[in-house]
Amino acid sequence: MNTGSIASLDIDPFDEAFLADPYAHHAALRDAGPVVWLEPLGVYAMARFDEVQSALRNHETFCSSRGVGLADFSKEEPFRPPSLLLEADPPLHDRTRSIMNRIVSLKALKQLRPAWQAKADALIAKLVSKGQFDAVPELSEAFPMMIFPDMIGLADEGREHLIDYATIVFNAFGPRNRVFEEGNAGKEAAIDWVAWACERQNLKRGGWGMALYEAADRGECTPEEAGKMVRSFLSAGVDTTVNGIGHMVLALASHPEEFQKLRENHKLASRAFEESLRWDSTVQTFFRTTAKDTEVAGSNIPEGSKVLLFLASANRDPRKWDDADQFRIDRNVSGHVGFGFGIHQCLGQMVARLEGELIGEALAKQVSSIRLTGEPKRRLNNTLHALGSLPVEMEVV
Ligand code: OVV
Repeated sequence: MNTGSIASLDIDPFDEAFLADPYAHHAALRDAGPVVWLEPLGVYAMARFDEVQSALRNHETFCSSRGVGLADFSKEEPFRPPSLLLEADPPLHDRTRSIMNRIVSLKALKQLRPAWQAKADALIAKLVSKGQFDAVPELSEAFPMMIFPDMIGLADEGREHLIDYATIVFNAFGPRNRVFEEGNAGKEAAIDWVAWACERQNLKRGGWGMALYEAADRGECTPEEAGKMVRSFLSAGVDTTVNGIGHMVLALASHPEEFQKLRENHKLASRAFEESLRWDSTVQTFFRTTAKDTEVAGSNIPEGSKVLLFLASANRDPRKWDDADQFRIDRNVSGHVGFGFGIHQCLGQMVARLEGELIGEALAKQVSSIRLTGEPKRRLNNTLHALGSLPVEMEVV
């Protein structure tokens, strides 16, 4: 229940008008106060940079083990057995994280880079020779699917289920609304496939999946826990990078002057990707749950409250960013919360950055202009800002 001075808003951030264009609604949330109460959902929310960042930093008060979606796991059955990483607090979280961090290492990525670069260059060469194409299936989905399943060591059969699985998982952080029901319809087979693909006997030797079972062999965790960590890779690693790349292509296509900056200086590729994550954050929101009574900017939030954190709004808060709504690849974007902040900050961020940088660089080298040939279409999701189609034309250098 909301008591005291907190502004109460009649806004449902999971309704279709909001999800279709979240940026049109963020200012109202930010301007209503540092903490607001969302009446239709019965949750608190924060949409300003400072409060979002400090809630993410304060993981003892704003905990994850009661779920990072609308459902409070202390009262409701979780949609799936909780993640040992995303939906865990210390000390469990920290043990999981350190096992996974040893696998997702700088050294591992250094070894992957040359092969991934060759694949990014070849994919862009093929697309440029086509001229016109839909950048969602043919680029932003195609590239991660060319590299990520092999890196994990997934079975060849059924990999197409990965994107459907992510749709289901990210929808499940929101309410059981029409986006959840209709977005997930017909995709149920993905859940069984992912459970199957995470089993030891279905993973290839030498991949990051098997590396988790090898950690179990060394006694660092149980084999069951290893399987759940493979599930974390599969949940978090595909649709996030797919839409991160998609948003970068959309941002560059709709800002030709920024693309020219990138063409003039290919080293801006990693910054272009980072700025596109700030400007159009793929993961729009996550919840936390208060583990004790707390106070934010003078307002009391009681224990057991769900608090919705608007990462994407924080990344466009004019209190934090100059010209917050403008996409500028040469701005200082450090400190954005598109990968989160604090102990749960994205485990795979180096993988995502490498993918984005390689695509940005390949575009800068091979393409002279990117033009939208039709309206981009959104694929509504309760958590992700996602593209359904992005018709573009690219001209060869
Ligand atoms: C959707 C998502 C994001 C990050 C982590 C996980 C899932 C997980 O399953 O650990």
